[in-house]
Amino acid sequence: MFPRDFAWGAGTAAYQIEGGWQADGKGASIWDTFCHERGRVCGEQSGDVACNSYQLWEKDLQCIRQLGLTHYRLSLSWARLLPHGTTPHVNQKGVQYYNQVIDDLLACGVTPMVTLYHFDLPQALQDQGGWKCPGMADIFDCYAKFCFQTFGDRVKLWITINEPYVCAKLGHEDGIHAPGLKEEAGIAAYLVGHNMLRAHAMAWHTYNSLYRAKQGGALSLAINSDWLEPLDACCPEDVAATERYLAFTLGWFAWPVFVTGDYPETMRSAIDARSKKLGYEGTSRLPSFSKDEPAILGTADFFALNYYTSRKVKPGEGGGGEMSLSMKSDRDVTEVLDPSWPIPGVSWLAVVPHGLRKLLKYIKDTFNDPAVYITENGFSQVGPLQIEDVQRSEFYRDTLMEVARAIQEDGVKVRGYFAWSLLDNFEWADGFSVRFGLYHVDFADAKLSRTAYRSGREYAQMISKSKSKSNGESS
Ligand code: GBH
Repeated sequence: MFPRDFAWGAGTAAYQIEGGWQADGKGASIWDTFCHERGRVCGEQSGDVACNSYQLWEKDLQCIRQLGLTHYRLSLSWARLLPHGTTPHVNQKGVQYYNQVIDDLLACGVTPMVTLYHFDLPQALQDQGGWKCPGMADIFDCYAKFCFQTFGDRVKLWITINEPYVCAKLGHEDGIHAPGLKEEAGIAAYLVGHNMLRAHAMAWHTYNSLYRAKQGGALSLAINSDWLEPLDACCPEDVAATERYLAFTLGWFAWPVFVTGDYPETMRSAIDARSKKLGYEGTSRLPSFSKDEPAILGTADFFALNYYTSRKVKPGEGGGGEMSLSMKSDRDVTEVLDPSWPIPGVSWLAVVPHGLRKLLKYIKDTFNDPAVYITENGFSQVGPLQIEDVQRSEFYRDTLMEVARAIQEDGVKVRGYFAWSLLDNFEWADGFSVRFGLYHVDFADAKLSRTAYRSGREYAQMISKSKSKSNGESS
């Protein structure tokens, strides 16, 4: 059902699993700071220790091998490599750690996919203004260059930035992710998104001109998007609201990179119309790309999609905030959940496997038929621990069926699938209360022992079946 060279993966992120937050000269990141402030994270928890993968990497590797993964997606902790965020000061212990991880993966025949930035800006750079400052793009580019130079002889799949939407909106508008800012709603998130796009594009151009010929890898940014459809497909207002919402999520980042080099017109006109209504003077709150900078268009070698859930959409932001300056009022939509969609774990995650197939088809049609990696997809557990998680096993089966259909029937060029996550881990503002792992981690046990869930064992079976089938067909 899957192409021979299909990538079977699972993913993690540095802050969510590594721990060792001060080990061996690591600098602090904005998530260290955020978690150490009262009232930020559920139960005052933090990633100080998490799965302690900094010390227990070999245990993670065992899980990866047991699953039979062909690919493993990890992220680098910027502040572990460059404690102050910039290159004069390199933490060699950090370099050693990631060298070990990468070398071990390759020795086991597992291809690493490496994310440079998964939410954890060095605190030193936040102190200089963080992602709101245009200069962050150049600083990120230097960090990226350092990583290509240090690890690019062995790493051939790169993600620059994970989910710029989440960094911008949750970090700088809602304030529920680090750095926890919400004072400049309707302004800061657009600036952050803009600088992240510029940073991504600069790093792509650096890779393209200095490393591609020699290293031969591929690079993209990971874009998260729900599948969205109108609450009533016959209602023009619902259809328009859906288009608007798509423009403010997937389109915000994918349109500039894959289609025009600029933001979706729907997004800009909605923002500018709202500004006018509120008497907000001055230039557009949505920044413009400068012609003097490296182009944004064409800066992805594949499409990296993080998909978790679906929504129905109707107009009206619903919270009575029409007259306030915010992204919410700019986009002016209400999300509706279909009552038939189960919500087994965390409240935002309605399980809708067929939404993934539809989204893949939409991406094929809208973004010029790119090669696609599903870089995250998963299902969470909350409440009592269930190692025999039958429902999640079914979810993976159903989802992979939808992916197979997208490939075979819709002709989408899906190159790989990364389950989120390899391990139960620190789930950001939800702390350890939400478990996404294929392996359970016992956080109450000092050894932090890892145990396969049934879904992990079944995912391993799916992988092994698919591998033996495609081997059989080729012989
Ligand atoms: C991913 O984001 C992250 O990349 C990953 O690190 C994380 O562990 C994984 O999801 C699971 O959450 O709290 O109601 O405001 C997925 C995209 C967008 C999903 C924001 C949660 C927050 C909803 N996320 N959304 S709410």
